[in-house]
Amino acid sequence: MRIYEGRNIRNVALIGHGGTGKTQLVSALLYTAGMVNRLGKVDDGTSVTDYDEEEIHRKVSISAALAYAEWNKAKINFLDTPGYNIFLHETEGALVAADAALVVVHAVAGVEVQTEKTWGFAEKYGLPRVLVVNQIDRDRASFERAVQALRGAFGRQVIPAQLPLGEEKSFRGVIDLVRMRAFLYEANGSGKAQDSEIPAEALDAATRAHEALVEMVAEGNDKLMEEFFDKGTIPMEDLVPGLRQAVADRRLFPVIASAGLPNIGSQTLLDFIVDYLPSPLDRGWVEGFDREGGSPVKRAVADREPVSVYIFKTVADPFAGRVSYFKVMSGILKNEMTLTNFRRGSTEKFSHIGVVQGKAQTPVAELHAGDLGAVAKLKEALTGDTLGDKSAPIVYPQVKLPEPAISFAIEPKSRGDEDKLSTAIHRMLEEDRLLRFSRDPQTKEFLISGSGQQHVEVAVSKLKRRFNIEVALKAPKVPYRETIRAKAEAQGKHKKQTGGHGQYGDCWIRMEPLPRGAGFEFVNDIFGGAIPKNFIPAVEKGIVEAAEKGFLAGYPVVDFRVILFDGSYHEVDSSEIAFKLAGSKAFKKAMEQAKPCLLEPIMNVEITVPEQYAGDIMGNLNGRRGRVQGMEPKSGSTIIKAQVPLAEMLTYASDLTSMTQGRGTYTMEYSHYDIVPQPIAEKIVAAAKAAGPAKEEEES
Ligand SMILES: Nc1nc2c(ncn2[C@@H]2O[C@H](COP(=O)(O)OP(=O)(O)OP(=O)(O)O)[C@@H](O)[C@H]2O)c(=O)[nH]1
Ligand SMILES: [Mg+2]
Repeated sequence: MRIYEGRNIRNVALIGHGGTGKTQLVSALLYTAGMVNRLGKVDDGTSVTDYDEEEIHRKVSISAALAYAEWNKAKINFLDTPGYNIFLHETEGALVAADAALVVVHAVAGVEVQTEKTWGFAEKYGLPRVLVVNQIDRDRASFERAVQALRGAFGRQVIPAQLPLGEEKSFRGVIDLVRMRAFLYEANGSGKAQDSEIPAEALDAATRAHEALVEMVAEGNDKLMEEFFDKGTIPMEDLVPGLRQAVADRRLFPVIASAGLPNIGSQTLLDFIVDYLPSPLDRGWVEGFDREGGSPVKRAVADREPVSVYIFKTVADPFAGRVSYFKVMSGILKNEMTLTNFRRGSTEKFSHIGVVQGKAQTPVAELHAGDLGAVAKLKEALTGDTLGDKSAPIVYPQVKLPEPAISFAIEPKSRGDEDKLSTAIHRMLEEDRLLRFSRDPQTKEFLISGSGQQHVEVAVSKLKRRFNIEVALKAPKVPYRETIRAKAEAQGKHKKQTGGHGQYGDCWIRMEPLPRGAGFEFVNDIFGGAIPKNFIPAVEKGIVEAAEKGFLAGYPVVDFRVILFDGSYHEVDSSEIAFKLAGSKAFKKAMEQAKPCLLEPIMNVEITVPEQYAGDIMGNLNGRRGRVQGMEPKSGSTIIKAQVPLAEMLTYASDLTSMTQGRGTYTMEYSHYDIVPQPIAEKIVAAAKAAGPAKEEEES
């Protein structure tokens, strides 16, 4: 395996709506580059990046996967991501490792919901983007229509850099609008093309598109603009770097054409990635913190820097153990190095580092700044951790995940499986950070929570396939949360100094509400050593653990900030445990004054029913505390869009069936958390209180 330097690496994420052909396209590109010896197919379960049993079975990508192609002296690392809404947290997590994105668009459907959402992710992570209009071989495909839709959605910086030659069944190649050459693909699916003259019948359109591209490249680049005004065009030797720069600056979003299944457009796409997309070094530097919660620092993406790696994905394999996928953010990672985990304080040995091709790994001696790889059997490190040279600490920011939107009670089918269940689930939580496992505060059942019913079903099915544990999935539950509406200040003091070894911990905290979705923030505002540094994490831990257990009805408290600003300690009697207890006491006291309330998930619901039922359905939604947001007719049916609390939707499937004689359908996805209205909240709190004794028991 060759060693690549950062400037010859391209880290490219494929993102976009579900079913646009991302996974198929990766397999086609790998085959074209000679990395695999057959053209893997999603439909046969032989693609390179949908290798997990669950993905093969369902024919959709569930988690992000890694693959690479060596092409023209460069190495392209592909991150194939899911496009289905309930798995999008995986997609966002993988983008941290990417330096550019291919936004894959369906040539028939054009811009879809997840096209816009994943575009938003790319925007958030500052990634240059290429739009790939894919599946041009399909009936009713139209490159031009897709481009119009893309420009409508993302603006006039969306500009074709290629045109398809033929469409639908006659799709046979692409025109490179930079070099003005045609690439005609072999019909055998090799992905290789013949470089030829543009056919006469396509020349007019190609010339117009070329001119439009040249003009867009020149715009915003003074030197090229001058040249363009002087000569009416830009010479090729300036056009290539000009386009490359415009892409890197996110000033232009080129559109190119492909079809992964018949493997048309692969060679030109591989060339495009190497020629026009930035290398990880082009970023210049990455931003992190000098320690968890510390001050911001920058680190150059360069081999000469101390080594640092960021873990962006973890796989829990029942046989191989834990496999960690990482990006080398700076320096050179050598096999057998021992690195410090800057979030956990532990050290880890990187034995057998390797590059990843779907499910296979090839060992390498070293990986340079910007490259992606994997390592097995790290002891503690998990997704979101930074490790590196202990003399140069840095912590890269973690990806913030949404809260899970739905919970189900589960029960092992055989009694003996109860212990196995919790071990297996904890392995799965390492792999999927959105999945949650808890006990219902009221019924004491095991709860598993995720982004949607299918997300939870996939988890249950993984339990069976991978860990051989069968569980029954019971009725869905609402994953309520608790939060605060007011600021509060409180002291928490834990003191036992009578006889024997004493205990002493004392802290003062301020508590403040944060916006929805912000989670928890801890601010250390201690000056002058009122609490010694080494006890401060214990205070935080006491608060975090108390918040997990809830205050009103046993649901986790979220969206608040705690500022630790004062306290006191005792030379002999202070300990971590004493400060942890002090933290938890302060939290409970502050909660009493902070106007606590319950939060519930609100769902975006889209219902399609025959016209004559629309009135009834809307009335029914009002009864469910729903807010109708729109209604549109669509060939004899009506589509109703509404936001409805999840608590009111638990039995909707069967209710809709009976209201519409089985002719209505609906989809639902998580939107946000909102405050539960007072009378309803009172009932939930009362029910939790009624189950009170059991709760105490668990706490002791
Ligand atoms: N005709 C045609 N079908 C394609 C093409 N590419 C993919 N498909 C089919 O489209 C379906 C979806 O392809 P995938 O590659 O799984 O799509 P994806 O974007 O990875 O989907 P998610 O992982 O769910 O986001 C499969 O049935 C493919 O065989 C293509 O170029 N032409
Ligand atoms: Mg896929």
